[in-house]
Amino acid sequence: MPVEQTGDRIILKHPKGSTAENLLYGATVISWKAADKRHPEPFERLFVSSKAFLDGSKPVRGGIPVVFPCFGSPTHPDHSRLNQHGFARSEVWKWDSVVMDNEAGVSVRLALEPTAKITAVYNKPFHLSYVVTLAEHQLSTDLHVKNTSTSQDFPPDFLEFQALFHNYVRAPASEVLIHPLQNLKYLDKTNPVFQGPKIEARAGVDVRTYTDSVYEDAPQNYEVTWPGGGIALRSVNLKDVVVWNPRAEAGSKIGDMEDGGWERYVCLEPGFVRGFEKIEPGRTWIGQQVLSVIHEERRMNL
Ligand code: TA6
Repeated sequence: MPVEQTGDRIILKHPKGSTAENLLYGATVISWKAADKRHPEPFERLFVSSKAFLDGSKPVRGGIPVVFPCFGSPTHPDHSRLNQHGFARSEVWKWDSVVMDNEAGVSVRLALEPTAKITAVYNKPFHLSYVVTLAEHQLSTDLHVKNTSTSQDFPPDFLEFQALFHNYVRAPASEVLIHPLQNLKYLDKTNPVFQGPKIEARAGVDVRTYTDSVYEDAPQNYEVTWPGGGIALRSVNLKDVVVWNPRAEAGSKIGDMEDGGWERYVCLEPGFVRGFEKIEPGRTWIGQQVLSVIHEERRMNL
């Protein structure tokens, strides 16, 4: 069976051997295994901390948590009662359907709508659906955000939100380089005292020191590479990108981070997080990412 649902999770199996695993909790992808030309056996491409809670008691420390409707601490009045990174990553989503099931891709859709619990902290008219598609060497995730308001009032009942895919890419963190971020404006969140935006000077960005950078208006086409491997990332409608690795400095203070976990991943997170996306009643916005295996050691042409 290319799609199996077992209690709290969905397992996708592609006929060419790649697999993915999706928790209903948070719609969090917690595993993506894919081969490459040098390693014919599929292997894990995402990092999940061995101390992560997978029982729905806490957002998963790893995989691909979905951040919606706010990134970081809420700054919009509609989000004032929400926790950091919003509620999408900590609600149980509903199984919706198999979207596709062939060699081009095995794809499932999950959905999340307002519940009494959500409405108590976020009383806005929304419907979310999340499509996860597995191909032989690729994993795509698409978040569909619909403003379900039927109000004809003026001003319109806008839905204003931020959204981001918090990818924990499994990688030797001390050796990764991320391209192309040079000359982009970014916020450095490692410094608690806001010093204004910086401009990225590096052709390839490393995470050898504590890094928490929010790049604005980025190219939506990136590579994270290390000797012997890499992942390419393309996004649509996600104009910003975050690079995060806490290293020991901040990682040792994260309760559900395994010891030295920061050595085994880099977060490369495409999102709409500077400012707010705004959709009118009846309209749907789609944010998409495609993660692809890089087969050979190479760097993006700059
Ligand atoms: O995306 C980077 C970030 O916002 C960091 O500032 C860091 O706090 C990280 O996310 C993890 O957040 P979490 O709420 O999952 O502990």
